[in-house]
Amino acid sequence: MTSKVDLVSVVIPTLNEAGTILNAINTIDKYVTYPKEIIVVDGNSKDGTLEIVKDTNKARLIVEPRRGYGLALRTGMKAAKGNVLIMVDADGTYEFKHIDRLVTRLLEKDADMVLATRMYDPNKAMGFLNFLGNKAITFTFDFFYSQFLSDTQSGFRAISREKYDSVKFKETDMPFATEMLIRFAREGYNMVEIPTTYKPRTYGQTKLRPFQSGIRIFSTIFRGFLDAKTFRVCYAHWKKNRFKR
Ligand SMILES: Nc1nc2c(ncn2[C@@H]2O[C@H](COP(=O)(O)OP(=O)(O)OP(=O)(O)O)[C@@H](O)[C@H]2O)c(=O)[nH]1
Ligand SMILES: [Mg+2]
Repeated sequence: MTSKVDLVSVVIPTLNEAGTILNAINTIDKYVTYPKEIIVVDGNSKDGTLEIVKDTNKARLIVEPRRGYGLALRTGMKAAKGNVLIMVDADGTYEFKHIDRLVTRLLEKDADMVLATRMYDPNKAMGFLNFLGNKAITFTFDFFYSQFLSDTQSGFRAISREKYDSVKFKETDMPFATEMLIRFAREGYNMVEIPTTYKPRTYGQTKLRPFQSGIRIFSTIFRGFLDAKTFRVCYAHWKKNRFKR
């Protein structure tokens, strides 16, 4: 990215995450050493999440009543003022203390997006079905878009604001995370990974519907490839990098 950090905007989508949101905000507030703002985008939670966020002065609350993980993130990113964007879940499954590492890696010349990969997690905390689905999606994405990612479904990323603003999004739910990778690949932007640890959910319910989301994510991958510029850029990328790994 090669520029300095003016402000890191940490965007957290929440839908009924009362058991974990306060710890998320406090940990981010304590451990992120860069200048930062924390933005919680809530989907009108009914379990007290809203009240918890309102009661803390450490985070800005945006209510996005329209359903969808992607819409919540897109609303939060639009409201964010930082030149570095972080997206992370509220459910305490990702290691918030690693945000600084992601930002530091993003500052290096070759990185436009840094994904926290859970594939080297010593705790092996990802469920078997999620792991299998993730592997299938990641293999397909890497193959078509000529990338070398290990965890395309990671919801913990640092993103260059400038690059994010230069592409357009349509997806409103879980496929948004994959659409972002497709748009970046199409522009030839560089996506790199650093390992992180992962923990199973301890509160509330998952909003991921694995089969429905899986089908829509595959469809997003295939549709995204039916585009002349994407084909050209990804083929050039493959030719340049094919002997490197
Ligand atoms: N505002 C908003 N947030 C959402 C919506 N759907 C999911 N989220 C939040 O987005 C994050 C990711 O959703 P999760 O249910 O954790 O999905 P996941 O990480 O694939 O699944 P887990 O294995 O349960 O962690 C969580 O912080 C959710 O609360 C939504 O429709 N609106
Ligand atoms: Mg989660």
